[in-house]
Amino acid sequence: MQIVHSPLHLRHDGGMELHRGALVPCYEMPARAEYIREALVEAGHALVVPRDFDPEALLAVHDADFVAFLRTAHARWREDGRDGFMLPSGFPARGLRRDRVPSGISGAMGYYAFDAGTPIVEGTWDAAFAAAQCAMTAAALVAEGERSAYALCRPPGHHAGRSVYGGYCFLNNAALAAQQLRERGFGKVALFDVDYHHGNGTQDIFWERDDVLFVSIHGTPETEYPYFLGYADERGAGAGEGFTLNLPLPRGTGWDTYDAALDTALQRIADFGADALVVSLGVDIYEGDPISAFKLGAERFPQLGARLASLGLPTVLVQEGGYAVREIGTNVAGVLGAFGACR
Ligand code: Q9C
Ligand code: ZN
Repeated sequence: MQIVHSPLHLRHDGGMELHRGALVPCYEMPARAEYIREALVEAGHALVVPRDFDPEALLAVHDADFVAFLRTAHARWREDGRDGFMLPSGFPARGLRRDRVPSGISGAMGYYAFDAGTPIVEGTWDAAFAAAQCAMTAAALVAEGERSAYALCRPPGHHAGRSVYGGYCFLNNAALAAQQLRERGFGKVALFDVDYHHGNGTQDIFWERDDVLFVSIHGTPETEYPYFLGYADERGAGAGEGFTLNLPLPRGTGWDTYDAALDTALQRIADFGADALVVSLGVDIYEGDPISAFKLGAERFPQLGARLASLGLPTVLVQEGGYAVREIGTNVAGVLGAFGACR
């Protein structure tokens, strides 16, 4: 399988996140992508560099003011006399105004962010745009005839909505891949999110659309991040009603329950009549993940890969989360190896 990867991911480094009441170094660190790349090269996959997409391509899934904010945020922070990583400390919650973006960088940051766990550093835009290009390139490869391609995206993307960032995500790589597939001739695209955390950004982007089906298995938002989206009663709206399917599972879920949810998810994708598939591939469903709570051993990743391949669809796999850094390469290689062997 072709692996689309850019070394520019290294530019997004050095931030801290507010985690369980303390500022700690980000779990989402450069070593994640380095270990994945090494494991995939070792397994014999071919590395390719992303194509140079026009930034205009982002505007199919993100608002222009949001993209402009991300591109200029750290420069504005430095113009304000500050340095280092940026974290917001105030948000437009109930009773506060959301109809205007404050002109100062601190207020603007709170306006566009939804958590204090997603620092912006000087190189964040370069890395996020490169990751988006990786995802769009993988989609282009599949549209040009590859049966599958994998985008080694870092930073990840599924928490980023039309005009909101958070959960270590800035641009929604998987949504951009799905949009490229649509624009390149696939009539119906299914986007299946297996990351431990609900893909609130992806759900937001496709909420009112019936041409992209969003299906997600994740830790229940009752106890798990992102807390405020991902419940089973969220089904889409307008033309998109019935084209969002959330399958939340409790902390501690093991393979049998997970596999039954996979049955439901794959059946819905088959019933939809998808012409192509995008997988938001978070491997934080692993039992050793430091911030997640499913109980899936490493041997489950090849099983997951085989089940994804059983749909028999042209497929773009997009890297999302996974924070057990030592095992992350093995787990991703497990999915991709079994996926490739099954078709
Ligand atoms: N203050 C992904 O797996 N951690 N994102 C909670 C926030 C956020 C995970 C702490 C976890 C985000 C792509
Ligand atoms: Zn995750």
